[in-house]
Amino acid sequence: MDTNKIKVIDSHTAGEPTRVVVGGAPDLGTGNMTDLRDRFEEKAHWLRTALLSEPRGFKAMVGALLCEPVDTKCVAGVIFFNNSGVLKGCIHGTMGLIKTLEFMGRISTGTHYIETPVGMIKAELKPDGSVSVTNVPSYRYLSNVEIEVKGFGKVLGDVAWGGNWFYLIEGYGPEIKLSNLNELSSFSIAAMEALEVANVFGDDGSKIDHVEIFGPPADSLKSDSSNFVMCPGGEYDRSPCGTGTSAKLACLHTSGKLKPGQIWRQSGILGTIFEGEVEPLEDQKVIPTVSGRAWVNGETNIMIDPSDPFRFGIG
Ligand code: PYC
Repeated sequence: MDTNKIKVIDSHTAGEPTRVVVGGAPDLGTGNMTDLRDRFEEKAHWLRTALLSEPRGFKAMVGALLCEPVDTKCVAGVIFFNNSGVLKGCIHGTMGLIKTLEFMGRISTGTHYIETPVGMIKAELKPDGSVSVTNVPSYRYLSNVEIEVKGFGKVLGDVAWGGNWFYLIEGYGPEIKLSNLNELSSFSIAAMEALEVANVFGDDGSKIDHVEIFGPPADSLKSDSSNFVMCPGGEYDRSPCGTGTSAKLACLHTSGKLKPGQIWRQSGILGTIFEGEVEPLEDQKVIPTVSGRAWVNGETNIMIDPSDPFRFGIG
């Protein structure tokens, strides 16, 4: 029997899963992470579906392909992907990657640089096991953008970049609580569709493929706000979303509600928390740092058996 083996290490960050491919992946050649991401899209689409779809994975799983970095300052390069395709940035995934590299014995506590398709990011693995990720420059691009959300009506929100493009909504839509998952999902998917209908894109022409809804914290002693984040592919982020928190921090700073160094505690739909702060740059941009915790929870050899009709996943 001709069986290929792909080695993966699984983790979750504040509830959101990351499956890091550490061995057996197809050779994508050399280049920066944008080149490798494009080649991954063209040539290794099967790897994404094999790892993340049933029967081995599930729709909410995020994958991360460990790559050789171009810049020797970096400990690793990475390409993130999910059920819909490749992702731009992914901070929960970076926290998972850092804990995975520690598990593999490749790094220990301290500062590590990671190459991603959206730029180099810095991660600090702390002695208490938490991870702080210093993200790419983030900014609010548009404020008070009005859209007509089918079945819900007029909604106002901001468009911001935090390593992915987000539409940030506050004061509209269902209450942020776990029992409202279906309503929150339908509302945010309808908002994403409305953005396309209204021709609202990022400043680089990209689709706004994440919608983030905010509400008051469930417990104001523990967090400053709660969120629900819808990702491309129709699955919600189980964590408070690191790139989404970065976009939020940029909006807060631009509207004078967050000073440099002031801590913002963002709770996600499961009640898990990321802490964030900003360092201002010129042009109203900021460098966000987002901190959270991830746990390695699996180490597996994925078998690709040519006789298995579902070797590349179902669907
Ligand atoms: O934490 O940045 C994040 C993220 C993006 C998509 C899912 N998680």
